[in-house]
Amino acid sequence: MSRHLTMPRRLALVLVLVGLLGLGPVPTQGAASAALRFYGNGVNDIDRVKIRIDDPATSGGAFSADLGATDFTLEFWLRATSADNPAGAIACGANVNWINGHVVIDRDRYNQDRKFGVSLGAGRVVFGVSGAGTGDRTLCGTTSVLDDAWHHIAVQRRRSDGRLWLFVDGALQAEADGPDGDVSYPDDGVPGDFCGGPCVNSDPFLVIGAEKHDAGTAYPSFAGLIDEVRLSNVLRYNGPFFRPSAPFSPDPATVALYHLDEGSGTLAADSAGAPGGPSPGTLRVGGSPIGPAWVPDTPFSTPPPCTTGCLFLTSIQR
Ligand SMILES: [Ca+2]
Ligand SMILES: [Ca+2]
Ligand SMILES: [Ca+2]
Repeated sequence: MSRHLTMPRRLALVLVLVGLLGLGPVPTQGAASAALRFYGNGVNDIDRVKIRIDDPATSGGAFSADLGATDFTLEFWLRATSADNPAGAIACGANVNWINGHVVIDRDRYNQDRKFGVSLGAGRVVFGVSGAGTGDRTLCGTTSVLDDAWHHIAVQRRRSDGRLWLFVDGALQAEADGPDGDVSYPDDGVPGDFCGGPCVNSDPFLVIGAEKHDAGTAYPSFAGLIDEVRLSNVLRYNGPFFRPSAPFSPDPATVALYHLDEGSGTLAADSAGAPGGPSPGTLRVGGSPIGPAWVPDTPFSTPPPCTTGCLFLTSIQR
């Protein structure tokens, strides 16, 4: 036997390698999985991702991430510890007490109505909404999610009657009748003068990973990992569900989608492709430790499925 392959054998070897490497559809998530690590700094407009939802300087601009004019679902993954998020239990009910938990998603308006947000108190997920003169409601989850494992969080709101739902890992933990009506950010809304001046750098933003106004230690920010944030203009879940096993793909109800796979830089891209979009997020980086930081983590224990020849790529990712 010659030690050199004949041309047909070389061709055959090349074809086998091509098959193993899976030329054709290549997984886009598995090779570039990342998440964001926040540190709860909660000062100086840092350690957060800011997504603009209104701009008083322009008229008629549509902002696809401005949830609340329709039904909506807001969902994301988080991984964090109770040591990093020690705030105690929140008294839920007809109030705005959600702002006293470690704020994870902040769509507050300082001292004004039409607002909502998600926080953590005693490790439980807390979801609060305020209508336009229609009252306030804060819902509390029933189990701690602060065990340093990934959890899928979904909150929903029905516009017609204000009904609210809170799911953790696909389990319905709380639901309630909340305030009715439109809770989207009022077009060209005027921020109040509560932020050492008008709250123009906090009110008209959807903020991920921090309490948006830096209003003090009574309103702590989240510390931990966040990934795969999806905003939808429908009620996604009408009962318990299996938590997602792969990154989301855009569909017509997806108004903003952040895979958070950039891995570097200060852009959190919106890949929804929705009308009025995209609604990109901007990382506001700073503090000690410096947050948010890109980390090579993913909520998905295995890379997403791909159609052909993924065996080789899968094995080297692990
Ligand atoms: Ca209601
Ligand atoms: Ca608006
Ligand atoms: Ca990601």
